[in-house]
Amino acid sequence: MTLDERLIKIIPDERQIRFQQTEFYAFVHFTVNTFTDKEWGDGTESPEIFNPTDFDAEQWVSAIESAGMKGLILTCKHHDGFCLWPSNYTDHTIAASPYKGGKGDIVGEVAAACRRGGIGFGVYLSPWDRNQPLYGTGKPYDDYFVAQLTELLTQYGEVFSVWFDGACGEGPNGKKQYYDWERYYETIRHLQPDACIHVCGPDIRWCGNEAGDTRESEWSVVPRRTADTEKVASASQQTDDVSFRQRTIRAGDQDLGSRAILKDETELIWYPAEVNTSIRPGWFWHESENDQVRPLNKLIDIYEKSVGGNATFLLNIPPTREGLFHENDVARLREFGDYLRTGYGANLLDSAALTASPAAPEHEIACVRTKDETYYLPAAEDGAAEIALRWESPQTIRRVVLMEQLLCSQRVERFAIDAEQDNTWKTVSEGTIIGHKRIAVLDDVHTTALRIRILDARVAPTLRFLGIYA
Ligand code: FUL
Repeated sequence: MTLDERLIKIIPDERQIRFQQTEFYAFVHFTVNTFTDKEWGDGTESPEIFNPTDFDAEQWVSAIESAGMKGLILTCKHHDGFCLWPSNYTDHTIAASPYKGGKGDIVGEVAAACRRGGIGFGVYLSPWDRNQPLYGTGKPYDDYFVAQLTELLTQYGEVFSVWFDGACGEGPNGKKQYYDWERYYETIRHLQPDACIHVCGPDIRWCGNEAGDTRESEWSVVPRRTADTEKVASASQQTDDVSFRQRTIRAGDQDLGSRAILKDETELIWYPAEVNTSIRPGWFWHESENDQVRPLNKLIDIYEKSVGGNATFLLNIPPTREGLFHENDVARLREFGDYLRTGYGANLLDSAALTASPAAPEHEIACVRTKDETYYLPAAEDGAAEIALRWESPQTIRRVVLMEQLLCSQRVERFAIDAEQDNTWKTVSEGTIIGHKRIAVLDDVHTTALRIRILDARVAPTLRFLGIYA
C-alpha cells in the first residue's frame, strides 16, 4: 500500500462529521469570576457573590443566532469549582447563592433556551477544581467528577460537546490529581454517544493557542503521538498522564500532517482542530474591557481562516454581572452575522456553466452545486483535476468556498484558482489543504470565467461543494 493509500483510509466517525458541520459556535464563560473581576478564581469565593440580576438565556441565544452560530458551550464549572447548577455533590453551587433565592439553575435555563432556539448545547466542566477538597486524592475525586458529569449529561437533554480543559495552575507544590480520562470518556460515550469530547479528549483537538491564530495547512489526519500540548505543559501533573498524552499531538507545531510528517508514523487518527478565542481580551467579563470588543474585520479574518481553513471556530462571549451579553458584544455579533448572510448569500455558481477535466458530464459535476452528501470524484489517479466555470456576463468575485467529502478522508494538498482576464488565465489565489471547508479570499476579481485547479491530492480528489460569492 502506498503512503497516500494508507492516509486516505483514515476517516472521521459520524459524530466528528456532524461536529465539523457545526463550524461556528459560542463559548460562554460565566461564574464567580464575573463578580470578582478575575480570570481564575481560587475556590474560596463565597457563593453569596453570584447574583446576576437580569439573567436572560434567551438574550444570549438570540445574540448567538444573530451571528450565525449553531451552538453554545457553557462553563458549568470553571477552575474555582463553583457550579452553575444545583449539584447534589457539593454545596459550592448556585443553590447557595442569592440567585432566585437559591432555586435557580443557570445550566437548565441555558440548555432550555438553546433547545428552543434550535442550537446545540455543550458543557465545559473543568477537571481542575480549586474548591473541592477531594481534588488530588485520585479515585475519590474521579468519582466526584464523574458524578457531576453524569448530572450534566442526564438532566439537561442532548449535549453536543463536552469540553475538557487541560489548564491547571497548582504548580510544583500543589495537589496532584491523575485524572481517569478513560473513565470520563466512557461515561460520556454511554450517556451522550453523539457528543464530541474536546481538547483533553479524543474527538476535537485544540489548535494550540487562544489568540485566534490559525495554521496555513490544518490537517485532520495526524499521528497519535506521545507529546504534550502547551496547555498541558503548564499543568505539571498532567504531563505524566500517559492516557492523555497518547491522544495528543504537539499543539504548537505548524505542520501536523503533511506526507513528510506522516510517512514514518505507524498510528494515525482523524483528529480535527478547533480554534478557540474570546471576543474580548479576557474569557470572563470585565467592565474595563467593554471597549475592547474585537473589531469586525478581525473576527471575519479569524472566521475565514478557521472555518475556512478546515477547523471549527469557538468564539467566547462573556456575560456581565447582570447576566446579559453587553450591548457592544451583541452589536458586534449581529454585524458579524450580517456579514455572513450577505457575503455568503447567493452562490454565483448557480448561473455558471461547468466543465471538468478529466471530462465528466454536467450531471456528474453538478454535485458541487449542492451541500448534500454527493460529491465529484474525477478519475484522476495522479491527484490533479480542474473545474471551469463560465458566466454569460462578468462577475465580481471576492470569496470562493471549497469543500471535500470527508468520508473519503482529507485528500487535497494543493490547489489554485485562476480567472480569465484578457483571454488568458491568471492565478488569483493559491492554497494547500481544503478538508471540510476552505475559504479562498480573492481581491474583488472581475471576470466571466473562473478555473479551480486541484494540483496535488492523496489519490483522486473529491469536491463536495463549490461556492462563488460576490
Ligand atoms: C484555559 C482556562 O484556564 C481559561 O480560563 C479558559 O477557560 C480557556 C478556554 O481555557 O485553559
